[in-house]
Amino acid sequence: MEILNTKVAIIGSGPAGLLLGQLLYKAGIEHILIEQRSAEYVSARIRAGILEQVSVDLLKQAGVDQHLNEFGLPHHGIEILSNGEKHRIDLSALTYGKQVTVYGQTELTKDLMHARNEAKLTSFYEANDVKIHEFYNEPYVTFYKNGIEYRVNCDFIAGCDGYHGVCRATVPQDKIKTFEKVYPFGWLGVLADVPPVSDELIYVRSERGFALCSMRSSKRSRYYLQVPLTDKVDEWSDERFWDELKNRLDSESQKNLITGPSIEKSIAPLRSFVTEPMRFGNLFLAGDAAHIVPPTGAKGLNLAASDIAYLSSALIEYYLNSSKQGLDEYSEKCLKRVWKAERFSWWMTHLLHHFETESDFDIKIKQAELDYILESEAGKKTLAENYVGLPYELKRLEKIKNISC
Ligand code: RFL
Ligand code: PHB
Repeated sequence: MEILNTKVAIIGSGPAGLLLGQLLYKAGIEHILIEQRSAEYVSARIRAGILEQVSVDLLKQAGVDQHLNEFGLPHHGIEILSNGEKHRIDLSALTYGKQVTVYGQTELTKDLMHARNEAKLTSFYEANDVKIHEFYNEPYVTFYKNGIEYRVNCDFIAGCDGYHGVCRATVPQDKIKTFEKVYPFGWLGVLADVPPVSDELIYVRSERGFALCSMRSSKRSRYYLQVPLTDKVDEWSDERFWDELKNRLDSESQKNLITGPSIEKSIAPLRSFVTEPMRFGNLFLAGDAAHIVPPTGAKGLNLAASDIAYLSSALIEYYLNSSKQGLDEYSEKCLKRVWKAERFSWWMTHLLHHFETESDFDIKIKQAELDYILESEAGKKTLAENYVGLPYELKRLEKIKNISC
């Protein structure tokens, strides 16, 4: 058995684990990252596309914003298509100048992995049978790689291993409470090298179901359709996808839609899920390991980033200032922000999707609610304020800034 010693063992090389590693590295805190998949697999996954300003700021602080600055697309508004009519939500005008940035999670993951390679930080990809131990006392992690068993002794374990990971699953049942809502439909996503139908994202509520027109660049589009959970990807030829998307759009967008061969197509289920608390002794859960949101509000990746803002600053405070305050407050602070994003994502999902179980009355009430939001300054403001991202408590973030600059 190979024995390694470090301060923080990070489980998972998604955005949460990679960003935490980068911020710890900038602060000179030793850590090891352990991932079950290959580096190629991790850097090719296609997922989220929208970054809140606070996430962009954190990436800047981590020193990984070079590509983001060059290729990220600042967006000042979104469109909502309801009853065949498009309504613009002017995000910047409604939020005192805030914006979001279109930048794929795939690119962000590549940037973070590149920074990790450049800094020659210790990472184990393709680690098998990863297990976490003794996190209420002196934690350690075990795994196998190329037939060799490893043991990593550490002060803390960061469980950044996503919804299906091992960290949350190892917590004793009597120490954890979970809250869950599973939606009765999924999102069929298509990526295609065609110019986007519009300069801004279009969220579509139609009688045929929800659709979303998003993008990755001026030449690459990302589109989604609400589909029944029983649908299989093979049942959706490119032609069927484009036809159905057109059917859910307004006539102007139908005319402007450019179709082409898909380069990726997948169906993702929709779920709301929260774990309480997010700390178990010396184990800290972050990102999808602790909570899941349906993608309608574009919050999944951004919540992972805000957890890491809190966790990295708490660990830095612990090692540099010998203070446990940030660690003790971690779970409470994260959960406050998490539940607000859960509420927003649930609300957007509820408002824009068609549910089989809805009565005619439910449908009318929902349309009235959406009409109200789109016609009222206060309604648009509440949507915009949540979409661009609610603020975190910035005091601690300022502290990291001082350390890492
Ligand atoms: P990730 O990205 O899931 O990374 C977790 C990492 O942990 C690894 N892992 C393990 N490693 C070691 N040992 C084990 N036992 C392990 N078990 C798992 C995994 O291989 C993986 O590399 O979680 P993280 O870092 O918290 O980041 C969260 C975001 O990835 C997530 O919130 C978003 O991508 C959610 N999401 C979307 N969010 C949006 O805002 N907009 C979207 O359009 C959007 N699309 C998506 C999504 C999530 C999807 N998933 C999870 C299936 C589409 C999909 C398909
Ligand atoms: C995406 O571009 O993948 C995307 C954008 C906005 C969302 C969800 C996904 O709400």
